[in-house]
Amino acid sequence: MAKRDTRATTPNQEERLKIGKPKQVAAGFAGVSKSFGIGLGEAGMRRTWGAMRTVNKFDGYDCPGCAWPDPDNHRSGFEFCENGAKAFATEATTKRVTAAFFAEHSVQFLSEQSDMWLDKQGRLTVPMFLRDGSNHYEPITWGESFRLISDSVGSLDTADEAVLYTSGRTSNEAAFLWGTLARQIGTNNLPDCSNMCHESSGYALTEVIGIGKGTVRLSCFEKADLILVIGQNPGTNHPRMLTALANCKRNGGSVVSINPLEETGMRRFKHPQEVLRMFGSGTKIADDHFPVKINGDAALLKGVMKVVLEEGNLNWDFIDTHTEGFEELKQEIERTEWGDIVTGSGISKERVIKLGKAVSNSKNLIICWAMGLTQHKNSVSVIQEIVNLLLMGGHFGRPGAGACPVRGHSNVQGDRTVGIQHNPKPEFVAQLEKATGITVPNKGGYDTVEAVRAMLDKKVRLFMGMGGNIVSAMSDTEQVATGIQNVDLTVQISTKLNRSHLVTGREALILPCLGRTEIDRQLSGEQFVTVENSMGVVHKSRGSLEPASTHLLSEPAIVTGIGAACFGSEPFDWAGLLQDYDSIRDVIEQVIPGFQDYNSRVRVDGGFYLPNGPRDGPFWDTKSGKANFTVHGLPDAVSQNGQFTMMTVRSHDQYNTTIYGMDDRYRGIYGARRVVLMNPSDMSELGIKAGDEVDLTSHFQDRSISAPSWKVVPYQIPKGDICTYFPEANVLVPLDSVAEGSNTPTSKSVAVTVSLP
Ligand SMILES: Nc1nc2c(c(=O)[nH]1)N[C@H]1C(S)=C(S)[C@@H](COP(=O)(O)OP(=O)(O)OC[C@H]3O[C@@H](n4cnc5c(=O)[nH]c(N)nc54)[C@H](O)[C@@H]3O)O[C@H]1N2
Ligand SMILES: Nc1nc2c(c(=O)[nH]1)N[C@H]1C(S)=C(S)[C@@H](COP(=O)(O)OP(=O)(O)OC[C@H]3O[C@@H](n4cnc5c(=O)[nH]c(N)nc54)[C@H](O)[C@@H]3O)O[C@H]1N2
Ligand SMILES: [Mo]
Repeated sequence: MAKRDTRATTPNQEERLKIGKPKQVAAGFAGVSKSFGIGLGEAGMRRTWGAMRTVNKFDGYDCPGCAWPDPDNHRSGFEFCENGAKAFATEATTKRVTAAFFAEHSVQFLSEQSDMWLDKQGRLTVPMFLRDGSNHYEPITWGESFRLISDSVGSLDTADEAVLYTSGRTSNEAAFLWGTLARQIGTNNLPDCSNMCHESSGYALTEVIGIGKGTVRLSCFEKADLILVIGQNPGTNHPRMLTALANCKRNGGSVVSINPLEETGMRRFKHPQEVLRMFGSGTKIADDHFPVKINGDAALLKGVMKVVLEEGNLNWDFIDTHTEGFEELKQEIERTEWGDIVTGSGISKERVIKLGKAVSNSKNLIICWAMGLTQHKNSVSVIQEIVNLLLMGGHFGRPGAGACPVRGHSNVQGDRTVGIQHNPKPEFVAQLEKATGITVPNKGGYDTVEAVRAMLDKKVRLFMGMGGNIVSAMSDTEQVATGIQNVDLTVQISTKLNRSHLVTGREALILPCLGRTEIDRQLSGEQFVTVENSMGVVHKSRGSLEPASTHLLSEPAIVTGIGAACFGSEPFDWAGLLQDYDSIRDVIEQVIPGFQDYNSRVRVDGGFYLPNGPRDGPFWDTKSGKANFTVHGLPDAVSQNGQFTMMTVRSHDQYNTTIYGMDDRYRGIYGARRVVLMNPSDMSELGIKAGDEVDLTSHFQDRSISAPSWKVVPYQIPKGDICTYFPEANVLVPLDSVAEGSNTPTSKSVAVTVSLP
């Protein structure tokens, strides 16, 4: 087989690094004009204007940009942001990847292009097949594709040789069918993007409060008197969240940012919706900023709890009625020394006391977090420290307070709710069997890391991806690439070309599907799908654009097509479900709690909230029937002497592995992605100047991985910490370096040495 280039980087990209100043103000006119610029360039003026008017409207499409919720009962004229507009434009692009494109370009050639180049080729239009030993994809019919998959399923020695991956844009309907397909094949091998994302949050919260989801509603942000934003860059990744933070401030509340970097959105923010009225310098979002060291949050939170204890402002009624384990936590906090808190967090005692007093005085506290907390070895325990802190003040079960893990992919939370779960609960298994007649395996399946290990061990013969780009998104790119090339058949259900179509199994299928923004027509007429946002609201999403190609099928059509080809209609009538998605929702309603009257309630403007014990009661679906305080020591340092701790983050011009452009405008970095952000005093100690190229080597257990040529950008980052972009830096994240409990790759905690070539 031709040798594929597996670098998830920018090989043919000429990088021209320009370093400017980080921006003081987020969004505003530059953001609006930038989003329209990209939209107009890719999707055309009329389509951009028309479609952007329907985003997040009650009868429009759900923005594929992120999982941040929309206001419950009103929608402003334009509920969109710069990066939502970019997400729209890459999907609605007028460019097309056709059969002729694949005839012209070999897989080898394509694999040598950058991620950005691949995405910019346009929408996939026809099913394509890569034969064993061939260097070119060729067109194939849908019927033949489904037959190839069913032959592959039929030839498996055990069902666990099949792996079905899911990315978080997939609708509830498609995800439910996808999970059901895996179970009819006979496996729970359902790794998903969540394993690399908020798995640590789900795992941590389920253990201590009995539900793996956040406990606030959007309206809580207006009532909170203090919001901590930890390990999150909302200006880039959840821009509409800035509106909610600004509303908190308008009502007299405070917002505090805890992050090694002072991200632009947290400085000042201009609401793009108010662009025409904008003359001032924007709303100042963060009242205070704590530049914690990478993974210094556990120490900082311990310090804050120490202050809260000393101040004595605890909610004793709540602690007595609703919790267990406070005494043990109290002893642990008292045992923790200030010296360790200050060294561990990188924040002075005086500053920790300031934060602690603010938290102690708060009557309505919300704590938000994202990838800055979930991708470390001790992520589960850090998130449980957040819960400890919230429980001390009784910040559950009332408006204006609670835990808020901010989800990434627009339906990643919904996918989990409807059964994308490698360790399904016994109740789910029983209900699914009852509703479908399928015998559901009750042993757990692979998560993402385990799936890669199984591929490396040649235990996987069929890999199918419902969206996403596992080759570039996963840690340890070279290991993933080796593993995936051990598979007999890889199948990607996708909208756009990416590296997972080029680094493949012995044979490979690309199955092109409709995107969110497009009209989905089935026998009973136009369909809508449903999604769940970060705050547990299930609502509908309906596209309005003509499909990118007449050959595209919807995700539900592809899954029911595969299901019917593999298993016919007994006991589960795959084909029968396709005519009207109401019938898929009827089955979901029978299986998943909280979905009663699904079809009627989801038709109400704004949809409906799923039940949530800690928010609605509070009720606690835990073993003890109470919320649990937990005791965790401080974590060990990530890096040894002479090593740096590296985090891998998103730039302003990317959506995960989809690279829109080469700039990171807010951070003042232009024209290059293969960069490493470093503290100026670390640079001078190593004799490095701005723009110099260095090699990076990661270290984990006995293994070292080197990656050459990263341009150094001086940046305000704590000493000893460095920062790179993903997916470029994923080659350096070792497969075995994972969070305890959740098994999430430690993409924000990599021990790295920096050397001049
Ligand atoms: N435009 C755009 N929007 C997106 C995405 C995208 O790629 N582009 N991706 C979507 C997805 S799937 C997700 S999960 C979310 C991700 O949203 P974020 O979590 O905001 O994404 P990251 O860029 O990974 O940023 C992590 C932040 O955590 C900080 N950080 C890193 N390590 C630590 C630490 O140890 N402690 C603390 N306190 N902070 C730390 C970093 O400085 C950075 O500001 O965004 C979603 N929305
Ligand atoms: N080092 C490092 N690695 C990380 C992270 C990190 O912070 N650092 N973040 C992790 C996180 S939070 C996540 S969520 C994962 C993301 O992992 P994935 O979800 O696997 O990756 P994406 O880049 O979001 O997937 C993009 C592809 O999805 C397809 N797609 C887009 N829309 C649709 C659709 O509507 N339907 C279908 N079927 N396909 C579609 C397109 O073909 C596109 O190329 O990456 C993780 N990897
Ligand atoms: Mo994510």
